[in-house]
Amino acid sequence: MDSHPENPSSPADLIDLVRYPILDLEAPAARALARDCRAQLDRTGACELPDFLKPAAVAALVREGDELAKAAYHSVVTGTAYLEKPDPSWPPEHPRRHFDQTSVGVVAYDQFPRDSPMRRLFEFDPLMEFIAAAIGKPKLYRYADPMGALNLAVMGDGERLHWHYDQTDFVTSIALRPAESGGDFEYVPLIRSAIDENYPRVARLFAGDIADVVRVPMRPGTLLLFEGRNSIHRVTPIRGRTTRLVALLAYDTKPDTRSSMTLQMARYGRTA
Ligand SMILES: O=C(O)CCC(=O)C(=O)O
Ligand SMILES: [Fe+2]
Repeated sequence: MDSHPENPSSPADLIDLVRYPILDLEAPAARALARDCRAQLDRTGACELPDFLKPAAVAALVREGDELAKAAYHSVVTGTAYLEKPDPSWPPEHPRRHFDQTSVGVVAYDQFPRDSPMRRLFEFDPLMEFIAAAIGKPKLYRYADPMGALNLAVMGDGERLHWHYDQTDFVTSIALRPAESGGDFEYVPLIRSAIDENYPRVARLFAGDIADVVRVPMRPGTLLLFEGRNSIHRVTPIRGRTTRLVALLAYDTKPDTRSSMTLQMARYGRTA
């Protein structure tokens, strides 16, 4: 029997379970996979799982994404990599005072219909349990934010994400469709740590020195786990008429995490 990703009996049908046997986390193959993910994250701050979704699943999610994208909220925000208002005591040329522009469209969690395949995948407990094992945490929770828990990022011609650090421990993304050109995810692995901001290196990066920059070519169906707190990253400007579609799945090690009203307004143009 063929499976029907457009109308899956289970979100598991979307996943290539032969390559990624995530349903039985006690089995040796799943344990080895989780160990390998954690090792990749320790080395580079990122873990890529290519072809995590089956091609037919990607096609169905792109179709859904194109439909949902019509309702995306597009914002343009000028800010710093540190996502804060800089303290005026920093010298003007300091990386903390380097401003750049982010422009992106976002479909919020509450805009996904109940029976949406992307939503059902996000709400699928075995996926969350596998991700917990892969990052080496005993338990994860979905974000409690009605808009931020699941996002579809829709980026069209000229849109981009400037260099930044995330304020969460990790993000889970699923690549659905690349742009014709641009839209590359780039990062500098572990450029800073909790005890060393490495400002001279960050200043060189902002001045255009791309040594140590890793580019993750966008391959539809890839699940990417990314620890962005200490690995500065960006999405290069999109070129062309095809929008770049990426699903962002928000999990946390604590329950009840919500976004601030300020962040909700900036990202979604409304509050929940
Ligand atoms: O769209 C992406 O690939 C990355 C998104 C990102 O960095 C973020 O949402 O913080
Ligand atoms: Fe980020």
